[in-house]
Amino acid sequence: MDQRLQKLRAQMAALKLESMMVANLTNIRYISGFAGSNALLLVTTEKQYLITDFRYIEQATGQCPNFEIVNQEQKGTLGKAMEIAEHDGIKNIGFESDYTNYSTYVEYEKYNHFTFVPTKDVVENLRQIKDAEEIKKLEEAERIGDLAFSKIISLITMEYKNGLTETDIALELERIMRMNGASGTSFSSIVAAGAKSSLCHAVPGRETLNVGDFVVMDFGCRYEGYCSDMTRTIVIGKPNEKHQKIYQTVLKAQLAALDAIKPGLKGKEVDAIARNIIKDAGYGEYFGHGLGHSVGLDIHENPRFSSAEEKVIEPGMVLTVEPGIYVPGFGGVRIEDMVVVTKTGIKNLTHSPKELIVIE
Ligand SMILES: [Mn+2]
Repeated sequence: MDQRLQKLRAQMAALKLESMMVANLTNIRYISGFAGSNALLLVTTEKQYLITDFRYIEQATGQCPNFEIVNQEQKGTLGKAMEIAEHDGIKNIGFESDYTNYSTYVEYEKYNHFTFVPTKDVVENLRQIKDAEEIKKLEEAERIGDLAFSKIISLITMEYKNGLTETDIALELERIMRMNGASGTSFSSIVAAGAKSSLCHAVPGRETLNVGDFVVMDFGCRYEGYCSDMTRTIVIGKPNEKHQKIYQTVLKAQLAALDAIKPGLKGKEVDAIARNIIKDAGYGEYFGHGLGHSVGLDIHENPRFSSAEEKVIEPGMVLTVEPGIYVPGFGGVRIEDMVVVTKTGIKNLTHSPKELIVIE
């Protein structure tokens, strides 16, 4: 955390800020280690304060040894921060414009002897490059996902003929992940069978699995705050030519992208590698989302693999690679791995098999 504070201060110096308030809870966790639901950081060139309420004083004291923990008392986090700023003789205060709503801004105006300076993506930019400790946690989160997938395949094989539903599968994936060290899911699990699998973000329901169905399973967990994300698609009963063509095209696109990723490429260049393969197979219009996103303390972070992403990929970034083809009325396929960018290429954190799994 010390290093992270140092990096934050370097950014503050570049922006000529005497102090900065960090309000976004994920950014707070990254900078301080605090994992509760109410806090405000005030970081000055010399000191760092974490302001919270009674419920979290003990927790924050344990989680944030580098911070001075301050009880907001009746003043609220902002009121207390202003009191400290006054006391420390601060004149300008950076704030996170993306996480400051209008009502809060109106509050700022009451303290108009300070200059409030809007900032954007200051901590988010630091979070793009994961350190060794973060990568370990992401790796463990994805390992738990892999484990859940292998167990769910056994369950589906045994039970699908007995009326197993999408919801049953989603719940079981979540149960297995919790039982193996996850604190929860990193997003609402997607389990979609048959024609429903063409909905990229389908909500699991009471649908059962039938012969001829693709079943898309997109899920992830949280481990010590860090998110995992993976998708596999299986088929119920012997696949026909159409199943094969769609599946093999997505797989080919994914493998080509995985093979190509290395530092120095722009996000849009990686996206194009997969997208061109899908286009050339005649399914261009059925791949309407980006190829992938960064993952960390949040499930969707920047940079992305998308046709608009100009940012260059760097070692230490962790991203998903998840091409898909979605044919309305028929079904969809998505295959998603999570990878760490290394100096020369990638380390894939996802180890579940990718050849088409046929459940008969
Ligand atoms: Mn994803």
